[in-house]
Amino acid sequence: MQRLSGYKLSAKAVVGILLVSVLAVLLLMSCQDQGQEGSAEESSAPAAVSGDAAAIAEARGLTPDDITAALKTYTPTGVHDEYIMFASGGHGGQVYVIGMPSMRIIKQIAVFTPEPWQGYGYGAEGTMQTLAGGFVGDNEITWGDTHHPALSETAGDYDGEWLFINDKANARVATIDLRDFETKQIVKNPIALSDHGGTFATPNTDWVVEGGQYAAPLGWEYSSLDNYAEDYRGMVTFWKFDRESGRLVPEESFAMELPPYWQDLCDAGKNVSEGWIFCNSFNTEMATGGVEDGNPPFEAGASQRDMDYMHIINLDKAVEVAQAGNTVEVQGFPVISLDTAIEEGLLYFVPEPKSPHGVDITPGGEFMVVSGKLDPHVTIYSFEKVQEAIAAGDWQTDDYGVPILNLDNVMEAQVELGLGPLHTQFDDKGYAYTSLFLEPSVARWSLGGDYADLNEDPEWSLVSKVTVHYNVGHIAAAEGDTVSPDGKYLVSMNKWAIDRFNNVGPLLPQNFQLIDINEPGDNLQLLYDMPIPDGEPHYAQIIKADKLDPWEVYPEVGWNPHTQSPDPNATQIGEERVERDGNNVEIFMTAIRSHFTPEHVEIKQGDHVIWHITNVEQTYDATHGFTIPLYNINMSIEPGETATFEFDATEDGVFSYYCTEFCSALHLEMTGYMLIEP
Ligand code: CUK
Ligand code: CUA
Repeated sequence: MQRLSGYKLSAKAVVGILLVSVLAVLLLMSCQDQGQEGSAEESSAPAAVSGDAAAIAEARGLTPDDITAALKTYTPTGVHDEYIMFASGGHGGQVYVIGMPSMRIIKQIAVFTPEPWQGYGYGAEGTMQTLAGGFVGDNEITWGDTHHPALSETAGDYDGEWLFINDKANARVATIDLRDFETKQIVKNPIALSDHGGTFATPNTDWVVEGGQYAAPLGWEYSSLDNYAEDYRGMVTFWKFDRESGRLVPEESFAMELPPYWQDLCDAGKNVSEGWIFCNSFNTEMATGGVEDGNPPFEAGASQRDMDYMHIINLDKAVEVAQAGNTVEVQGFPVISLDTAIEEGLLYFVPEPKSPHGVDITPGGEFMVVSGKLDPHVTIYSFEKVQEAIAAGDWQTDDYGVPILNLDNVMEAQVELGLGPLHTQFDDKGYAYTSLFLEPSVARWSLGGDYADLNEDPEWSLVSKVTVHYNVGHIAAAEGDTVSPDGKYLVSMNKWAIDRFNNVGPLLPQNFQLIDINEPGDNLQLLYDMPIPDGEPHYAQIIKADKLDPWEVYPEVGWNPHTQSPDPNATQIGEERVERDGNNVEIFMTAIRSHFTPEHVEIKQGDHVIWHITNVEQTYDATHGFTIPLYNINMSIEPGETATFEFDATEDGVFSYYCTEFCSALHLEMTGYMLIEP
């Protein structure tokens, strides 16, 4: 990597800073009142002072750069992070919540994959309903391949209220409520079996965009690959989001039919380009593979042409067309046909070089940045010039009749960055950052136009690179895809880890690398490596932590987190009971440190059991778990929550139910007997 030519700190100075910092922290600690729990921290503190900081640095072989990196990232106990990163968990199907700059994993949000700690998918009614929303027909899908998280936005800035993420494998979109960081909804795309270009929120989160990828007949239908050009189609789906209910509304959503090119990633226009959607594509060759039949393999067949097409979609106008009913139905879902899209002027193409990946819109919405995986440049398009070209009617058409604007008329600039450019983010200093998969590195380059005033580098030029380890895919900068990026930090989301961590066998973690982008010019410092022991994360978004305002406990005792309202089966202390109606047994239970009431539940084999448990606590972090052996029941019941599960008592026996969270000194006694009489 290029090491900090601008940093003039000597080793001595840095060690001095470290010493001063250590002393300052110690001073602060000794001044704090004694209210802190955790004698371990207090007793370990003196050990930290006993060594001289310079001696520690020397003994550990730390360079001055290492020490500045440590000072920039070390986060003492009890201190919270400035930023929160929401990272996709790839084919683990979940979302990671990571504090920055400490890079501590704070939470994993269960989304598409059942997860026991959160009691997600093991009986709890709301979670079962959420997962069932994502079943494909009668097929129970129990995992996902999460790619692109999208925070909800207000006026183009993250508002910290909602998070969306797609499942590429099964073309689904999930909605996460950031009041409790839980997944509330999964919707299955009615016209496509797999997707990729999701999720992206429009500047006020009216729409959540889910673009397709591998073309197929719409509506999950069959057709021979011989009929590819006629029967196979691409698509983009626009999900209407309703903040009031906190749900995507399928009844108000629609899709647009696209040619069978492989739409890849989309981004929503903002500011001057608000109301427009941009998606890159590849395989405009319409290669259908079949290397076993002597055809070119996909990777060659889909890379023959020098240009593919960026899709430029007039969303505002498409909404009008859809609302006017000018659609066809595919599996009952309204789709604007390709012909209608062309006739109504909803869809335009512009050539983009060469097997592009991703399109990213500058903070002001003026420019669209596209990287060609096989081209060393990023290509920058002007939204204004696109509008002029559309108004002038200056285009050719593709085989399907879609207007193709002339590249020369709409291109603003090209910047040569290096090998394998992929994804681009922005900062507050007029720089863009692009991942270079093949080098692998992250390039900083300067924007032109109004952004040129924000730094001293020549516009549209490569400024600096930092080597990353290894094979970077996406990068994420602090609020780096909003109308007002923060700069400061960037995370390189690397696909390979190779030699960065201890050998743990042939399956390696991914590697997130934190990079300091605070100083202008040639000053990019790699700060920290963070292994991600789960599916391959793709995109992430990073929000200022103080924009998030989640609940500490549910608003009242007896709360249903699925509906985010009081639960009709909430049970207060003193109301616990077992009701029997023929073969139906309904249990109303409370949980509090350190007992469940009732402690005996008697059931007859063959009964149908409905069980409600209310955690009547309103104490922060006083979560109780609940599990029953054999029946695969496992829940997490957070303070105030009412949870419900149902099962058929098929097996007789004596079943000890117990609390799975070590909640109190008498946690082991937080148990009871369920007796199922034969
Ligand atoms: S994709 Cu994974 S590196 Cu799904 Cu956004 Cu580019
Ligand atoms: Cu409740 Cu342990």
